[in-house]
Amino acid sequence: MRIVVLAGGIGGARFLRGLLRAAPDAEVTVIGNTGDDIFLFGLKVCPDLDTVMYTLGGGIDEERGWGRADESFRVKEELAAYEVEPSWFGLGDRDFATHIVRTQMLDAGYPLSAITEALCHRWKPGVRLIPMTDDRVETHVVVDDGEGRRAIHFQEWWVRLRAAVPAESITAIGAEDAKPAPGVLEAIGRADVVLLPPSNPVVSVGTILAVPGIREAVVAETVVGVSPIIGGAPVRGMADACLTAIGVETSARAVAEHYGPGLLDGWLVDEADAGTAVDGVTVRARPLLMTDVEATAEIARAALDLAEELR
Ligand code: GDP
Ligand code: FO1
Ligand code: CA
Repeated sequence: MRIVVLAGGIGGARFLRGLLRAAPDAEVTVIGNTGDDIFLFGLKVCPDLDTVMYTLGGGIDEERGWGRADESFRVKEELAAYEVEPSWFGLGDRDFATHIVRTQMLDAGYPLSAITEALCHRWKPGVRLIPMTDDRVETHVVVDDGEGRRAIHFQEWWVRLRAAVPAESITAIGAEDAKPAPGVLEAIGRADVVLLPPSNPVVSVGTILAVPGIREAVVAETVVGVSPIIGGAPVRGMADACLTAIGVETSARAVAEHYGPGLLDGWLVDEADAGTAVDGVTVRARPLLMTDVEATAEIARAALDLAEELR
């Protein structure tokens, strides 16, 4: 079976771990969000690609959900001693090596998709991981926090401000002019099912779908999504702040309606949201907390079963 997953960071990566347990023989292609990417200290950092790669490759810090296990922050301390900004983003020493390799290859002219493949040669995530695009896309957020109204990088809003300052708008800069990376449309076109894991509907899945051509390709397939919103709140993180910024209520129903009935065929909601109805979409209630790999595999099985029924 061929499965395509449109994934953000932590939620996407954890779901994928369960999916690989549920369908060990499937050919899984992951289209990764790159709107969270940021240049720091001259280095290209791709948080969502790295989170998927490290999680599936056994290198993730399980507690934090991002960055490397057994990490130290000596370089960060030294940068702080030089009073070099930004000081609010935690790049670890082991993680730095990934960004150095990636930036060196970018400077040598390799596209991000080829670089990601090269990095995965080490991590062997068990999926084919492709960035949504090789073009530069960066999510920016317009805020007004007393220092005046301005656009800041998504990471500054998310990590430094903890999304506590309301976002007036959220825009994936460059998305409109971006092309899907090589292999993206082909993988979607060959898929038996496209899964939307419990990833951020705005800045992860929404950004991937904003790359021209991807939404159209996905709409043509059988699509089943897993709600990242349970009982009217995100399970972790501040996805509610992103939804509010685009005028969507924080509920499993509103997220499904936002994707549009033309996109989703099936939608898994948590048992806390049983009774949720979405026009044109088959909704099923299941326990959706990814407490461990086996519980997550059960969620993935439910998504695949629903896709099988709807195909
Ligand atoms: P990020 O890039 O690290 O923010 O990760 P993603 O974009 O992949 O997704 C984060 C989303 O996953 C958040 O909106 C969470 O609410 C959701 N999430 C995290 N853990 C769980 C879980 O156990 N179950 C469900 N259903 N959603 C979860
Ligand atoms: N998230 C944080 O909340 N604080 C950090 O200092 C931080 C550093 C970091 C470094 C590398 C990486 O791949 C991810 C990192 N993240 C950090 C997570 C990440 O930036 C965000 O959770 C996502 O981009 C939001 O989806
Ligand atoms: Ca992300």
